[in-house]
Amino acid sequence: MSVLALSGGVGGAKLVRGLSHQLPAESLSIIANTGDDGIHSGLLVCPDIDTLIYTLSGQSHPEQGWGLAGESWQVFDRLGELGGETWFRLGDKDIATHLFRAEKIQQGLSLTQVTRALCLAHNIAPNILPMCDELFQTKVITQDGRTLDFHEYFVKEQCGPRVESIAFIGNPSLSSDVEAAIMQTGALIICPSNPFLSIDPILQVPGLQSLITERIEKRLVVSPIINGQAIKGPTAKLMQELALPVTNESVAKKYQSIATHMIIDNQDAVDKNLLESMGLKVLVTNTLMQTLADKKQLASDVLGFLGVK
Ligand code: FO1
Repeated sequence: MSVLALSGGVGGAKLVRGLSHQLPAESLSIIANTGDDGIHSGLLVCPDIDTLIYTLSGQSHPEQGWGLAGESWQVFDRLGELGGETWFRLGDKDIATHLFRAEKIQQGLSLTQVTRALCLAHNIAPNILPMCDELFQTKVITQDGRTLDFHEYFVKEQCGPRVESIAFIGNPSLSSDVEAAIMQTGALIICPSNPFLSIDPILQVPGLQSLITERIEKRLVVSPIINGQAIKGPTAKLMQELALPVTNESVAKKYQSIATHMIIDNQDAVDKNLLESMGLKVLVTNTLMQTLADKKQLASDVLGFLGVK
């Protein structure tokens, strides 16, 4: 049976790596968030696509999770000397990815086609798909009245500003590749990414969520919250600012129109009955992925719970 994962950011990429070890490549498709995409130093940067590619090829920076291991920074050090903007830093080898993408887009390839070419160049077999081919950007509206690009919020201001709301700007359409992936999928996995900043943009693509709920019977979410905390990134802080309790119940409510199954961590076993009373099938296991073995084990638990393995 083929599986479709929705993923954004470092947390999602970790589970996708585990899934890639548990499934034949032709059975795994991933829809990647592109709401973080933006032009930096004149180049289109697609962080969540590149994080998936680098992670699946085993080349990602081990601590950061994003960018490449063994990176050097000569170009951006020089750019700084010239007075260029360097708050969003591109490593020397990472720049090659952005130049490759810019060249292919210049030749008229779609983002889906460019991503396929990048996967081939990295010898990656799973099917990584941008959520759409159009620019569809996540904006963060702060409580002090500013509208920030995603990376102004996430990197320049280090997720400091209190968030009022999140908006998505652009005119995306459902690509034939995403549609085909959904049509041939037996089970959906929503990875433990930030529901508001990484998964919501994907679900905002017109027709995507309704096609998923119509065509895919089993739809599982791995909670990004463990014991009232997020493993990485601003999820917990964002939930507090959006006046949501930082709980698995809030996550279940967030996904109540799409999820049929939910996986929560052993530390939150007490939540199982409540979540089942909300109509979800619930599995309690270890969801903290610190090693490759953890990622493989969680992926195995996910597939077993979905009856895929
Ligand atoms: N994150 C940072 O905190 N600082 C950076 O300078 C930075 C640069 C960067 C360049 C390419 C890339 O693919 C990711 C990069 N990231 C950086 C991480 C990025 O902001 C996050 O991985 C995602 O946008 C969050 O899902």
